[in-house]
Amino acid sequence: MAIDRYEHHDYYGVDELLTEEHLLIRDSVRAWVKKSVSPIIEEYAQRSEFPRHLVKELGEIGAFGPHIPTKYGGGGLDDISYGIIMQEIERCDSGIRSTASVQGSLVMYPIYLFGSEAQKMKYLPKLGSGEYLGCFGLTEPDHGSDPGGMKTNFTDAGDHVVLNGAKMWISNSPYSDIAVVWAKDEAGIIQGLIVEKGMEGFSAPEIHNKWSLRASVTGELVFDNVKVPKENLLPGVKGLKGPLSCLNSARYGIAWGAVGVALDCYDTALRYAKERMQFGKPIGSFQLQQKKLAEMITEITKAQLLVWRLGVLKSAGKASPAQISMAKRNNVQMALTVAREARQILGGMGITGEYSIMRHMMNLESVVTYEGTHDIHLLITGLDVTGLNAFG
Ligand code: TGC
Ligand code: FAD
Repeated sequence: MAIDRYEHHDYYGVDELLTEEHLLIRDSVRAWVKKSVSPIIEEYAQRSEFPRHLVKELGEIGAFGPHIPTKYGGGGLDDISYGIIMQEIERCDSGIRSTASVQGSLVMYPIYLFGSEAQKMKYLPKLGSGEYLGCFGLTEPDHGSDPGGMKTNFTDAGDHVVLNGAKMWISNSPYSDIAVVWAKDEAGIIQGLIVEKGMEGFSAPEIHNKWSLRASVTGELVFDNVKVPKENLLPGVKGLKGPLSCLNSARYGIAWGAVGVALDCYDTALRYAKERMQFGKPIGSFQLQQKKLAEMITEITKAQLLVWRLGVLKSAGKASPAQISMAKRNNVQMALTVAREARQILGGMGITGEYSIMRHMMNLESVVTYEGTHDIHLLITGLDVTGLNAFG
């Protein structure tokens, strides 16, 4: 994308629900995205390369752990600020938002919530500044939607534990300095461990040939008798609720991020519809194209209100995991629909890298799957409203 012409759209005056600080944060992240990410993102995605130099810059603009206290290297901001930052970054590319939300919500957050004071002081400031990159290992080759069935395990060996197993589809893993890994102890209870790059028997090979999130690096985590010091076990939680409570934070960020993608697709399609002439008129004057644009801004507006309200609930400590699931599921599906419609408005140009839409559309095929698939989130809502568990 040569020039980022994005302009904000706020059909219902949702900005009036935000504070001055929220708007300032949004403007500064947007300015950084336009200066540092928009000019390069298409080329990195086309080459399927992670723009690694952005990690330090993401740290500098406060995109890593904005909702974590400053004492631990976070931004000390509220949940709506966190959402706005994810929205602005994902407006440009879901893969860059992935880098930021994994680092903040899935690496820093579990250490902040469940780590010892020594672990927090050792890792969080470096993660917050971007000196370290981290990843989160929950999914396995045979256990995706059903992480409770994981096979990765560790045994007690005195002052350390011995870790064996493999994780699959792990964002950031090949370049990570540390991995927060979820594994079963000898009693079959899930616990979190911090595994450091360079530990003998630990490797993180890259997964190649992705058609989606091409500017985000994804890999495996392989543990072959890795000796992990006991001081690297997260002392504050046992059981599947540990990783799942971190997912609440990441899913919340994705619900905001998806609004960013949809806004970008709408913005591009609206401008194109007003400029592109066919049959002697702008294509935006045809009713069929107006229907697409009108439906897009209607759905975007509903999604903006959904995340704003969710942010208010979350800041008050009242957002339930099921409410977060609803927003993740609705907003990502909404963004996918908007991206597909927007692509059609651009005709043949819509499939090229001249515009961001096709890249967004392909990225969203991962976003609709990771952090709990579209189906799984529907079943979480189903369980919440009926009290009947479809998972068995
Ligand atoms: P279930 O028996 O329901 O629950 C086990 C324990 O966990 C508690 N719990 C939660 N706690 C906090 N937050 C949540 N959202 C929670 N959901 C459940 C639950 O209360 C229970 O606690 P306790 O004390 O009774 O033990 O578990 P289940 O095995 O039936 O599975 C339920 C299910 C399917 C909803 C869950 O496992 C699930 O969400 N599956 C989807 C897996 C998933 O989202 N994986 C994401 C991997 S990470 C990722 O994709 C990163 S992408 C990163 C990027 O690039 O942005
Ligand atoms: P499966 O669980 O095999 O599901 C396949 C299909 O079956 C889906 O449509 C699903 O909805 C459906 N299904 C499954 N169970 C049910 C059911 N009970 N009822 C109805 N339908 C069902 N994981 C991490 O731990 N860390 C990461 O950083 C990470 N990053 C990722 C990055 C990318 C690019 C991708 C693609 C994935 C990433 N993941 C990560 C993994 C992601 O969370 C999983 O892909 C996701 O949870 C789904 O698991 P699966 O792919 O094994 O699909």
